[in-house]
Amino acid sequence: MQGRPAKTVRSALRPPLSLAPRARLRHNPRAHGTCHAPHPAIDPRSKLGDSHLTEFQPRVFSGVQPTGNLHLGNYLGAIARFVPLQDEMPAIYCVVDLHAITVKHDPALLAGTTREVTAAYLAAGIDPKKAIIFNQSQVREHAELAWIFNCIARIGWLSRMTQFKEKAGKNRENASVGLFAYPTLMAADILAYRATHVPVGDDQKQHLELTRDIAQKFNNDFADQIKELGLGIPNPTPSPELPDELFFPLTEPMIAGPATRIMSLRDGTKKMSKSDPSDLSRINLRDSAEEIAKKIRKAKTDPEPLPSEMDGLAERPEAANLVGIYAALSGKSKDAVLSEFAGQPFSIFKPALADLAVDKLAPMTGEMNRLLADPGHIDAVLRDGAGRASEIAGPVLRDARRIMGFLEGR
Ligand code: AQP
Repeated sequence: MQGRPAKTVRSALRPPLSLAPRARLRHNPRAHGTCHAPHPAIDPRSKLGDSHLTEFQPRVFSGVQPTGNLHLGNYLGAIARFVPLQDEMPAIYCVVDLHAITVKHDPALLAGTTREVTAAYLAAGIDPKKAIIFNQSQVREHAELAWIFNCIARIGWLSRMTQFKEKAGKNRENASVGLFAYPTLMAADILAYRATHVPVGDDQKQHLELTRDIAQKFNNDFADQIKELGLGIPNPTPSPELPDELFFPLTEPMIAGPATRIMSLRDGTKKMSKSDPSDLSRINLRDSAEEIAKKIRKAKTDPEPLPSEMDGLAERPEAANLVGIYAALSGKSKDAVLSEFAGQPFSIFKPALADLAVDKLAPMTGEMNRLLADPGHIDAVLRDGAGRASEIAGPVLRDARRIMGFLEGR
């Protein structure tokens, strides 16, 4: 089947998976037909894969690229949100190093940046005994499933991805094929674990929609094989656009919270990014207190004092961004921040923001630095996580290969 996902009506992709309410997510006795076994993704001793389920198991997957300069946006938009989810459902947090080579990279630095993201996960409070932490390149199933998805996704879908357009820029002819196909690898990252929930920042929304399109097209194109092989899971949200049984879930994006899009400190219309050439544009997670204070002091603003209402921040992107950062770091609403600072100039607000940022980030920076002093420990966490991740992804890929009709020689 060519073109759009079979029988797709895009609005049909929107309703969330009818997953169990939160309380039920913690333990589902029907999982794997066992009554009281811990979930295999949580129980490190388990050897069970999850290729033969009667319903999709709630599972979180997310990742961060080891492209250097981890920043406040990565922390508030993604990593900080990973932490509480590890107590709600099985969680897999990946350092997506295969994605990091879609743009020019330095092989001599990749191991270090991979450890840095891992250290950020651990320092933020992700517990490797609860959640699986690993780097993508150690689990071959990601690349294999990405190839299958390259043959499912349509060039037209990928051509619409704004991140590709932005990153390739004017020199699109010279961009790597990997940068173009980035979203199919991201779909494979998620669906190799049949993950149902993906916490990300706002910039990844379009890629997650594409992941759902790929899952939907796979489920439709191979519906007969999925059924014949007995590998289908009853569709939790029956609809005319989808078969009764699915192999891949329609993953639910989790784009929420006060900081889904932190903007550059130099330009309130551009997102804070690791690859921005100006270091003053972002607060790096390993910046010192002095560097954080300097960057906030130099952050672009306007001459007006802070307003008392949110309406007063319209057309003031830099001011809105700093208020948003203050709100996210303090756990207060933006309205509450404005009522605290209404009428104050930036010469008062900026030092208060700098103090808050240092207060919140310094312990994490210290812990990251402590962890990075022992690379052996970090590598062991990643090795253990890769083994546990393979135990889940291996059986999913084995079944995907059968659905595709590949001859198994062994
Ligand atoms: N500015 C941001 N605000 C909120 N969330 C953000 N994220 C990224 N930037 C912001 C979220 O962080 C997670 C990991 O991002 P990534 O490593 O996959 O790369 P990215 O989205 O392309 O982010 P960067 O920092 O801009 O990296 P480069 O420059 O390498 O491309 C994701 O959940 C993302 O949404």
